[in-house]
Amino acid sequence: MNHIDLFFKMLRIRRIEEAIADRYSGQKMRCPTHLSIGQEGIAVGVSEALSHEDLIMSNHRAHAHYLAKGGNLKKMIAEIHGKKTGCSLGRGGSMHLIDLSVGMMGSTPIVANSIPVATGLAFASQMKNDKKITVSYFGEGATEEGVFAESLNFATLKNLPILFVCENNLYSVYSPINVRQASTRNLVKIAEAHGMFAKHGNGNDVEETLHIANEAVSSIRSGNGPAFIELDTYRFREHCGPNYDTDLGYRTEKEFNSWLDKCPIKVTRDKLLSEKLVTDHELDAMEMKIQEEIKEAFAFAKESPYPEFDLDYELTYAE
Ligand SMILES: Cc1ncc(C[n+]2csc(CCOP(=O)(O)OP(=O)(O)O)c2C)c(N)n1
Ligand SMILES: [Mg+2]
Repeated sequence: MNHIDLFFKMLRIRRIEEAIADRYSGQKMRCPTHLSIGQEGIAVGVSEALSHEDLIMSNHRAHAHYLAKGGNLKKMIAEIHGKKTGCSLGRGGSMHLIDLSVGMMGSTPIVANSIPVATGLAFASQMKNDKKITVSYFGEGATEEGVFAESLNFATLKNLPILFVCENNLYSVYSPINVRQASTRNLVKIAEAHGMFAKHGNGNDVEETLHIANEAVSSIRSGNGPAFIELDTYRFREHCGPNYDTDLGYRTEKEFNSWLDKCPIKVTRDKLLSEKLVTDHELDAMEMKIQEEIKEAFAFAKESPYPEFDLDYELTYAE
């Protein structure tokens, strides 16, 4: 995977979520949406360390995880529109993306729920000996829930092939981390105390994220059991919805602007340009390609039918 591909993948996710934000007030997307704008480096870096067969379990902020794992844009946009052609047949919406064809086992907006569910998936993989790794994505807020501790314990006890990925964006809705967790609380040390591989890194640096994820994945594939990585990042839009929210006062303009300078896309673009790995012309071509794809995906969603009631009973239970 070269630097330009990593950049393109982040840029694509950014533009897709911006397109969702721009069109959200049109009232055609009626589910709540939690955007990962600002956090793209983690989904892209982690996904690059995985194989197609590996599994992921996501949370309420699911778009980037799905797209980075190879998810289908048309199916995602249709899903957010509640259409039958959506990846969850129009029955899930933004927070319930499921697409087994790319290992997207689901996403769940119950905070921390992606942790035990992913642990169960990894347990199943171990029993089946299918050699798959499962990634559990969650925010730093989720580490305050009891199931975080229970799952880390169970995963190490059973030596499960699972990668816990904590996206630390400093906030749980409007609450900053310093009113929720003691400053002495150290997630890497908590994971290490269970005996697993654990590392902390800069989630806005996609190459660093990929490097750490590769180390964690190779430890898991070598049979060392679970691994935990904590990646620092920042969300630019409101917790839920398309808007900016620095006017609300729970975070300062100064803090927000300092993170704009650390935006994963800006940092990578600046680097590629200064190292002459990409030209302005090539960047323009990327933008055009992405906008074309986005246009097609929204047209697909618009043309697609709403679900009928026919599958409601069939889909209630798994086979
Ligand atoms: C069990 C539970 N409690 C509360 C909520 C409401 N809620 C939704 S997202 C969220 C914040 C979670 O913060 P974090 O885990 O850090 O993820 P982030 O939104 O920052 O990506 C909360 C409190 C919920 N969905 N589920
Ligand atoms: Mg958070």
